Amino acid sequence: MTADGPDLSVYYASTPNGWKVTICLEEMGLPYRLVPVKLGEDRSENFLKASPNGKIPALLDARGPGGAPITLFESAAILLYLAEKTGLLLDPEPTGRWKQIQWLVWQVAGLGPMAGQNGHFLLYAPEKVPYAIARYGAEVRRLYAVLDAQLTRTAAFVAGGAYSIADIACFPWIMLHKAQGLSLDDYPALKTWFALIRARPAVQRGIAAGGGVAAMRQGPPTGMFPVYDSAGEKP
Ligand SMILES: N[C@@H](CCC(=O)N[C@@H](CS)C(=O)NCC(=O)O)C(=O)O
Repeated sequence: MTADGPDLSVYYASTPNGWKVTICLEEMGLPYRLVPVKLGEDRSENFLKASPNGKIPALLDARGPGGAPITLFESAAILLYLAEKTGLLLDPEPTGRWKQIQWLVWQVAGLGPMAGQNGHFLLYAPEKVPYAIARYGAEVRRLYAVLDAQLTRTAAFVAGGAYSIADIACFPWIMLHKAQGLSLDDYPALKTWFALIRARPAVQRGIAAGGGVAAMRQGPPTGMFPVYDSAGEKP
């Protein structure tokens, strides 16, 4: 903490990629504040300095390595950074750690982008494009089946072993299964895992922090939802 508040600020909107970071921070018990970003529109200097790709989430740690400020973008980089900073949610042993990193990368390289496109063509595209709906729908169903098979093998968490940042990365995208036109009844191990993760209080706090699913649907009013400081008043 500094006199100005928590060391950690998250450039944030209530979306699956944003939720990964707030869930992780809540699980780790780290104080943070949310800096609202209007998706696709916020091109302020501070935001682009932290996130040159212009997407959320991005993180500012006012007291990073060696006590100097650091900014990071890309949700996987942020989760890895927080895991290293705290020594939590990432296996200290190399074999387990690399399995967790492997599934984390699978989520950001596969499940996230494909589910993002699936959602876009199903829900938001101004015209119905049957080819795109079929292509991304089939790919998302395939990825759900890959995760279901993995969870059948591990019988608990995504990478086997303990709950980790790999579970945190996958959860928000599975949360949206109904809107994505999928039923978890078709993926029994995924359904069991989903219920287990959803029941975690830190997961619920992380989703609720910036207004949850309702804020995702409506978007922040004018990019001004109240700054949230987990160490202080909650809106
Ligand atoms: N690979 C990035 C994806 C980030 C991303 O796509 N963020 C979306 C919200 S979930 C965004 O900022 N969209 C705004 C835009 O595309 O302009 C990550 O994992 O952080």
